[in-house]
Parts: sequence; C-alpha cells; structure tokens
Amino acid sequence: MDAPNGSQDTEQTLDSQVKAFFDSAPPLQNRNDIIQKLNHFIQLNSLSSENGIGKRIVCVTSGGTTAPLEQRCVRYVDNFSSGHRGATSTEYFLKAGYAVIFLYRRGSFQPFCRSLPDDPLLDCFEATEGLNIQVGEAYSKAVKTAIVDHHAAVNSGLLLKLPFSTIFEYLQMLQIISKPMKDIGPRAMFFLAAAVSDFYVPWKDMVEHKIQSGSHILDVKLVQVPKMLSVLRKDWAPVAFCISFKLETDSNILIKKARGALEKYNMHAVVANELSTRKEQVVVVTIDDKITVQRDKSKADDDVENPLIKLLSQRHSAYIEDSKRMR
Ligand code: 9Z3
Repeated sequence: MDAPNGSQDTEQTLDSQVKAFFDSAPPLQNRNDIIQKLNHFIQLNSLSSENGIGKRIVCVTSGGTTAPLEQRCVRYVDNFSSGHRGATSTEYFLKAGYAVIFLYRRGSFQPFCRSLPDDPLLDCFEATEGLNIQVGEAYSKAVKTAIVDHHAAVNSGLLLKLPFSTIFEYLQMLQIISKPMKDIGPRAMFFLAAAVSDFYVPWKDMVEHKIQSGSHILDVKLVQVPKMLSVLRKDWAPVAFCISFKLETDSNILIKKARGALEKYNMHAVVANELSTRKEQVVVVTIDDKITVQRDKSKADDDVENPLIKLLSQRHSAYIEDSKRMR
C-alpha cells in the first residue's frame, strides 16, 4: 500500500535534507584511516569468539557535538554534555563482554578515568628530588587502575576510540561506522548517548572568516539538523539493536517525549533522563515496558550505568535469539 502523501513528502524532505547535509559537509581529513581501523576492529571481534558467532559490538556515542559559526572556526555553539554517561557505559559494556567503538567528543570524559582529578597530569604526579616524576600517594591506586584497565581494553582489541568535535564530523563518522556494523547484523548495537546539536549552520552558508564584532545584533541563521536516527534505523544499519536517549529538564513531559522518539525513530529502546537526576536514575522506555533503573545508593561507587547496561545487554541477547528464530 502506498504511504499517505504526507508521509511520502516527509520522507522526501528528510532524504533531501540528509543529502544536503552530507554534500555540503567538509570532508573528514582522516576518513581512510578511520575506515581501516574500523574494518580491522570489526573483523578481529567477529573472529575471536568462544561460541563461533563473534562478539557483540556496541558503538557508544558520547559527549556533545559543536556547531561551528565560521568555516575557519573561532566560535561555535556547544552544549553541556560531559561525556560521563558514554565513558561509564563503555566500562560496563566491556565488563559485559562487548567490544566497544567509543565515538567521543575530543576532550570529554574517558573510560577508566572517572576517579582521576580534572587535571590528572598536574594533580596525580609529583616531582621528587632530581626532578624525577612519581605518582602521588593519594592517586596511586586510581592512576594504576586507569592505566592498566585502559591499556588492557585497547591492546586486546576490545576498545576502539574515535574522536569528533563538530556535528559534521560526528554524523559522517556515525555513517562510516554503520557500514561494517550493518554487516554483522543483530550482533551490532548503537548506544547513542551523545548530545547531538539540534541546529547548525550549513557549511555553504557559513562565513569563512571570524565574525567581526561591532554591530549590536549578530544575525546567524541556524537550520535543523536532519533526524539521522531515522536514517540509521531505516538505511544505515536496519538490523542493529538501537538505543537512543531523551533528555528533558521538565520531568512532566519526559516519558511522553521518550515514547514519541521511540515510535518516530523506531528505536528498540529510549533511555529517558532528566538533567538534574541523570546520574541517579533513568527510565528505559520500550514498546511494551517502562522500567525505572536506579543507582544502588547503598554503595558509594555504584553507577546508574551498572544496572542500565545489564538490562540492555539482556535485551540485546533476547533480540539476537529472536533474530535467529526468524531466519
Ligand atoms: C543523553 O541524554 C545523555 O544521557 C546525557 C549525558 C547527554 C544527558 P553527560 O554526557 O550527560 O554524562 O554529562 N544524551 C542524549 C541527549 C540528546 O541529544 N538526545 C536527543 C533528544 O533528546 C535525541 S538524539 O532529542
């Protein structure tokens, strides 16, 4: 049956918006290098398995994208995201047996570094006599754990870290990642925790040089970023298990908005979180469920990502089993 005209129009509009976005985006400098690293990573984790079917692979997106205002960028629109959610979730995904592609905002939180201070190099290390450097007593355990766990994950080929800054880089990289992820079918998961810009200045409309001060009003037109979640689900990796996030500051509209996103983008689950309580509690919204997930407050170092990743990992396993039965 033909789709009603309205929905056909919307689809065409989205397709043309997506095309316009990618056509005008400045090409990634290290595109070939990223493709090579990704192919190697996915190949490695598809062979090395105990059960002969390869590891589950998750792409965790983390931190906020910037929307530049000038081509030779001096200023940009940014958002609050610290990358804590993505970095912490990466640790729990690794614990759950996943291989992780960590697509993160340059300079944001990193896996295994949560116990380190903001300026680890200056605060964790101290100069001893003769200008030798050693780890200070207070951070000794945290530094050793971070270094050992991080190197173990990277060196064993279970963690691939890919940095982005702008919305142009992020969406091009997400598209590149989806290609080999599509090939591994339901074993692939997308965990889209990055706070993605809603508005941007298209590259072709952007001034080249630094915007000059002097006028009272800065008149910049931002246009809506095409909704790539739909494209990811429909075209880029239609069989992958897809989790997106919904953030609101008003708890009264949070679940309704999450349910709306679930249906609109055909996600397998939407994790709803409120800005002020996001580290304590989230709600996992699926087509037939609404599960509140909380941090275990009796343990000082527990994270909400601990039960969250356990739940999503179980759901992903069930999804893989269902997919086998349907074949
Ligand atoms: C989230 O909701 C993340 O949980 C946070 C994590 C960004 C709140 P932090 O990085 O914070 O630990 O400081 N991410 C997605 C936010 C978002 O942009 N969602 C879009 C929306 O709400 C859908 S893709 O419309």
